[in-house]
Amino acid sequence: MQLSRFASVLLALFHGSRACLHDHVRAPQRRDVEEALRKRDVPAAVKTAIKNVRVFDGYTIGEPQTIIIDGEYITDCDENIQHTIDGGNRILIPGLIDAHSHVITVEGLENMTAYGVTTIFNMACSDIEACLALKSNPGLTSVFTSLLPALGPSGGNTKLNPVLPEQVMHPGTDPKALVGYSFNNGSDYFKVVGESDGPTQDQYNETVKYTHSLGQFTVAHAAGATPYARAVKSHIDVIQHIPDDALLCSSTVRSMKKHNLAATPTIEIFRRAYTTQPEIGQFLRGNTTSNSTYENVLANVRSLYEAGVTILAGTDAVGSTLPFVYIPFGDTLHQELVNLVDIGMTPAEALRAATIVPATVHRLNDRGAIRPGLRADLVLLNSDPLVNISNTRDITKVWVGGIEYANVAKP
Ligand SMILES: *[C@@H]1O[C@H](CO)[C@@H](O)[C@H](O)[C@H]1NC(C)=O
Ligand SMILES: *[C@@H]1O[C@H](CO)[C@@H](O)[C@H](O)[C@H]1NC(C)=O
Ligand SMILES: *[C@@H]1O[C@H](CO)[C@@H](O)[C@H](O)[C@H]1NC(C)=O
Ligand SMILES: *[C@@H]1O[C@H](CO)[C@@H](O)[C@H](O)[C@H]1NC(C)=O
Ligand SMILES: *[C@@H]1O[C@H](CO)[C@@H](O)[C@H](O)[C@H]1NC(C)=O
Ligand SMILES: *[C@H]1O[C@@H](CO)[C@H](O)[C@@H](O)[C@@H]1NC(C)=O
Repeated sequence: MQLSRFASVLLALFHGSRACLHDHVRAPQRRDVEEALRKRDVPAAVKTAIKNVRVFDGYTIGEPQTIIIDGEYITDCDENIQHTIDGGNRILIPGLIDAHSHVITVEGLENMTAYGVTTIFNMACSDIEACLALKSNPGLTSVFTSLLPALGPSGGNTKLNPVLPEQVMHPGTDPKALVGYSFNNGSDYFKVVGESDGPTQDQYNETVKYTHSLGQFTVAHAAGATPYARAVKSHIDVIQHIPDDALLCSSTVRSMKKHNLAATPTIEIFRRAYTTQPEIGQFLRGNTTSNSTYENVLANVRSLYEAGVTILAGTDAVGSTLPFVYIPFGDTLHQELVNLVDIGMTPAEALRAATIVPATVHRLNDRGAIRPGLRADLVLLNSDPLVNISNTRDITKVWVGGIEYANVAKP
């Protein structure tokens, strides 16, 4: 199909029937998002000094110091301070990053912000106009998003979700049309949903090569060992989920390390699928096979960690936007940090996996740490997360882009 016709078909769907994609929901249109944004009461940014805070520097927690917020950013200039807060020796960590989520409403974003999750990577978007409206709003979590993912012909995700024919990679389909469409329409990165029947290795390789030639990056959904290995062979930038149906081959793990590929294992969604929410299994990757176990999930993440593969904290949270499953926004990211410590990370490593590491992997150089010049995305904690990672839930204040959020989630 010609690209132009392709675009008009997609646009017709966006404007007409409110097509939805990864989600079985009526995706909100831009005007719904804009109306919700208009109703928000956003305080003005004031130049603020936070005194007596002990700052997490990525490794340790330092002596009490003063951090100054000026507009959206942290500054080292202490002139004209309008407001001073006593941090009372509490602990300041960078705003958290959820490397895999599905927020489609302002209410969902508010929930993320309330938990100190100040940046998210949305893993699909069926209505780019609505997604663009969510991206960058004062006092609210920033959103980066992919658009329409490429899928295999008959995998669980293709059957489960309403997809457009242009997204389905039959043998011989050239993925460049879909990749080009994404980046021409405001996508921040491209996503491939790998199932055992496709996309093929060649389509993976072509997608990654073409995306890189555009200066962009690609992520893959791969919850089975076969699509995972295919994604690794293509040198895709980041792989979402982790196989639960087999142990990863050591050569696959070694190759990830060698080629500097990152993983967002989303342990939390498997933990839920294997304990209290079995319905998630289907939504995650079609039906689980007889070989699928939670032990495989944990063993595979541990193998990546022990091999030194870059691991990012991500949740696959969908909030209350799906009718058949509730996976809360925000709280799940804190639980993912606990999960990462359970597989062997130190608390500091887990915190890096939700701050500076995803910022770097996803090419954001304005966040992920606390220092002058970076965004003032900050979370003030009552208790020390290096002593017990669960203490990241002990939140007392959140700033996003320098604006304090009024309704933080109580511990
Ligand atoms: C989407 O991309 C196509 C080309 O792939 C382009 O023709 C079209 O104008 C774009 N649409 C928008 C809304 O940017
Ligand atoms: C999963 O299995 C159920 C019945 O056990 C079936 O109704 C459903 O269609 C299957 N889902 C997929 C994606 O194959
Ligand atoms: C389960 O694993 C065994 C051994 O690796 C393999 O032979 C078999 O095909 C797998 N079964 C399924 C349903 O994946
Ligand atoms: C936001 O959080 C509230 C309170 O936990 C919950 O009731 C609501 O469903 C959440 N909204 C979304 C979109 O997930
Ligand atoms: C960490 O805190 C949680 C929540 O309070 C508690 O359940 C857990 O036992 C604590 N872990 C350790 C190692 O103290
Ligand atoms: C992708 O294709 C497979 C199979 O042909 C090759 O083994 C890989 O080397 C190739 N990957 C890249 C990055 O070229």
